Amino acid sequence: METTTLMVQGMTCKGCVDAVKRALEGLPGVKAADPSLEKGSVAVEYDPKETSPSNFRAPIEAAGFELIG
Ligand SMILES: [Cu+2]
Repeated sequence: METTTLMVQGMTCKGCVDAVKRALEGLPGVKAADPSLEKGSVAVEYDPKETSPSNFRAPIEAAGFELIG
């Protein structure tokens, strides 16, 4: 497993946190996603054999948020 931290723009409440978490945890190869409202970031634990961070942008944007950087 590997962990990466991504900066997410647009999370304003617990509902947003849950939406980002659900969007990422629904992906194959993602074991856990832990968004931080305070930091505006999400830590993602994933299996690098099954997925890579390049696959994380589309579901986050589909949920209504933006990845920064
Ligand atoms: Cu919200």
